[in-house]
Amino acid sequence: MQQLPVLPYSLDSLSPVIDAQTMALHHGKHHQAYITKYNAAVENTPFENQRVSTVLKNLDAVPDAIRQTVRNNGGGHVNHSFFWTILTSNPEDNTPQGDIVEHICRCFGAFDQFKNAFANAALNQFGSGWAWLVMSETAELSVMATPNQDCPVMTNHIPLLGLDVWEHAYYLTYQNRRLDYINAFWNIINWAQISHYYTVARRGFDSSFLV
Ligand code: MN3
Repeated sequence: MQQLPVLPYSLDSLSPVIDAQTMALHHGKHHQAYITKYNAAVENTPFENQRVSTVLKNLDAVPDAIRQTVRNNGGGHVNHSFFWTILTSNPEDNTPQGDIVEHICRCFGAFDQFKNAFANAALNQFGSGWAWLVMSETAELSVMATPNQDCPVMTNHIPLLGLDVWEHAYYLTYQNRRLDYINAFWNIINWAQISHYYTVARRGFDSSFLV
């Protein structure tokens, strides 16, 4: 049985970048709904007790009857569980830090070029989806976007940073202004946590920090 993770901060602590009502609905209603539907789909199947990200890596093994439900709602659970942990109101944690900074500069040419690539991916994702910074099995860092709740693990990438660009993530504060939401996002990224994830991923392509 998957369970809703407890947020590591209060609902209002990311305000004004993400308002408390959005956090309450996004975490308590949207994320919970993905979990409820996922649990119902995998109940009494061999997938019930597997790590969800492991199930997503091998969706072909999931029966046709529940595969799309598992993909959408399992992806929603993995993505949101990860997303909550890479946000912070602490300015020290918001400072890019650790070996990942140098690695980003090496892969993108400069940190600002990475930020531009990430923002473009987030802005240009048509409809609902996510923008990601990911690591490949050969330890390349790149930016990608995924539609709906598709998770980078489905294409054998480990997410290190992600931004939810579904309207439910930003509409109450930003309405149609997705670019304003993307620009504000940089102020609440938890680079201390991401640096930790990077260290784990770099050591043996390990994504065990995902649910
Ligand atoms: Mn969402």
